[in-house]
Amino acid sequence: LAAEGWDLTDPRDLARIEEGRTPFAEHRWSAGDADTGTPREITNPARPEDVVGTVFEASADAVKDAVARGVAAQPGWAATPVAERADILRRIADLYEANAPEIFALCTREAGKSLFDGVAEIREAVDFLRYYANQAPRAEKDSEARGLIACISPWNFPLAIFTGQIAAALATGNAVIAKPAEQTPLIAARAVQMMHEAGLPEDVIQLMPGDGPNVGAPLTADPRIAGVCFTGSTEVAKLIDRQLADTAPDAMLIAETGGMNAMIVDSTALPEQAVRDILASSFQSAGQRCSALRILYVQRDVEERVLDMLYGGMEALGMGDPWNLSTDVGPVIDAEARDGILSYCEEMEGKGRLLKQLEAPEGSDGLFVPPHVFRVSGIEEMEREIFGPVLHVARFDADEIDDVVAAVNAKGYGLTFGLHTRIDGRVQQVVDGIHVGNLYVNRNQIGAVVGSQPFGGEGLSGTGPKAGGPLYLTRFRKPKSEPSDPVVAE
Ligand code: TXE
Repeated sequence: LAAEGWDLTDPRDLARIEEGRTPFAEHRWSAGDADTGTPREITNPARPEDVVGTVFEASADAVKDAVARGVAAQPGWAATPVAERADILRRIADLYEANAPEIFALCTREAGKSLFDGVAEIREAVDFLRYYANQAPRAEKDSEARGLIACISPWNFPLAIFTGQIAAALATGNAVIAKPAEQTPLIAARAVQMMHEAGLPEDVIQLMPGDGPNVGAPLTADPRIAGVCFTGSTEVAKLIDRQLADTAPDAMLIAETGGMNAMIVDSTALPEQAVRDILASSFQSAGQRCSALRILYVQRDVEERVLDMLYGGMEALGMGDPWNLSTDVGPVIDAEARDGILSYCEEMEGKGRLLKQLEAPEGSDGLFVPPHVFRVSGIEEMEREIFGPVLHVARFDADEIDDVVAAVNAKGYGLTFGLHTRIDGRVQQVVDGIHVGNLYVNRNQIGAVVGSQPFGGEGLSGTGPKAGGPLYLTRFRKPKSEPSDPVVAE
């Protein structure tokens, strides 16, 4: 934390965090005159009585107006020298850092982020801004900006993913309409406020808060949109893909979606290290990460030892209000998510599959789902991604590695895969066989490290190119159309 420039033992920094507790000012975020201003109250998932603030959602007419303004503003932004655009992104990063305690408090109250997650979230957002600022000049060559890009983001990284999409589009000379997840519009609103403060013209980045059907759908259906940058569920990505094919066939689509992520722990693995990584990947952020481990394949002869250590580690996890600095597992995002995950857990328990379960924190009406571990025979048994703190365990024998890899590939998702082993040949065997965007060998199976570990999936998990990597920005530009040679009449 000291490295982040603030200190939880310093009363001044604590006071700044405390400021984030006061309700965020109600605001009509750039939604213009046509906005119906439907209010949505945002409550803290750990303490539903804590009202974080109110956002006025946009109407379909407001979206139309915003598109017109964005289209009109974009050429001026594209004509701004790339060095100047990059400098503005760097200024946004500086503002995020200067306001880190306030953003951190919003992440905790609006999205239920723990201290560790909140700090990592701000760090990742800042890294995206600076990385894309540095990369932008390289993407300029023989290309031009696309136009107006719709950035549609999820609630699980309400600052990092939100900012990463926008930073990439802006760095490359596009204008942006950002639609944050309906669960986390306040962090988004505060972020856009800082973007304007850093010098971005009002119409170059506009925020359109609201839900999928009322704001996301009309936005992606507008033929003036030059591209969509989306992170969320595979189903919605498919809807947007079909929509673009109908109304804007030349538009680009980048989609980052869910995963069904597996890990192999063989009998040569260091169990302490493997268990630490399993705990972090499966239960950190209450399992609400697309990179999270969902199914552990453990070699039969070490299974008992690994699972005993895992259960011991689970017992030591602190669950509760993320405002407490000792909390490891906070709430899930909303009541719908909690009910969906819990009903899945009941169903699995009914089938006699429960291996281990923690208790929900006592005396809290927060939206908590205690970590669960279930027995399965393999990934083929799992019907869908459960976006919560739920781990499945299957066993394998030494000669079955290729079968495990084949089963994971057959599932069709290809986001993250973990491997714990001390056999070099086995690493190569898995590297050669697995179809996956991000492979983690003897280390924490977690998301992006901007600049050094670009993140993205294959198959049902996304379109690529990977965010935070050198190719990402090229998708936000199109080849410059050269004037054709004049046809000379004979
Ligand atoms: O996603 P949605 P949710 C996956 C994960 C999870 C699932 C559900 O699998 O179980 O998504 O999360 C907007 N037109 N991930 O419900 O519904 C919506 O308002 C245009 C993986 O949040 O896809 C929000 O802004 N937009 C992921 C965004 O799409 C529409 C992170 C995502 O919402 C729309 C989060 C429409 N018709 C969830 N409908 C990751 N890769 O990290 C909805 N939206």
